Amino acid sequence: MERALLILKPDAVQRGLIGAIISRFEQRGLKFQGLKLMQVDEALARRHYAEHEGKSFFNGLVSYITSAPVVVAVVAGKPGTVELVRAMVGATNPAKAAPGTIRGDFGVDIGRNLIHASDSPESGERETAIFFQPHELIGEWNRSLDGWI
Ligand code: RTP
Ligand code: MG
Repeated sequence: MERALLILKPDAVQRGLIGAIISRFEQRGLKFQGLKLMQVDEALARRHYAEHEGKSFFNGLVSYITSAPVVVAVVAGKPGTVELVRAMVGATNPAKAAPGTIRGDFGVDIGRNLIHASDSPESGERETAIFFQPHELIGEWNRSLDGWI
């Protein structure tokens, strides 16, 4: 089992794109273990993006992610799920993201790139534990699809 944390960033929520973005993962056949609307505070933002501390864009990134509510979600699936999710999200800079990806279809600005996705299975586990309590994650449902998705 592999998990990716998704954050539909403030611009995605403000622009009314929650459904459109979530739909893409559902349509692809991926399964959600967790899903909620929340406000990220500064401490949580700094912890989540700790790897970027000290970079030129760090303070702006923390301001952006804490500026308005976000939707956080955990997608779980077989090995390769994280790579698949990243491919669906597209390049960090939406202006360079391929059409057909979420960033490539909905955005143009690296400072407003709509969505976060974990970049490795290890990040997926770390980030899931930051954003979700164990009881918020639903492990066993819709198993009839397990054989082929
Ligand atoms: P994310 O972590 O949000 O999924 O994005 P990513 O892996 O594609 O990109 P990453 O390198 O981890 O950067 C994290 C977020 O920081 C902002 N950023 N701004 N102005 C810049 O040069 C710059 N570079 C990165 C973006 O919001 C990016 O998603
Ligand atoms: Mg990243």
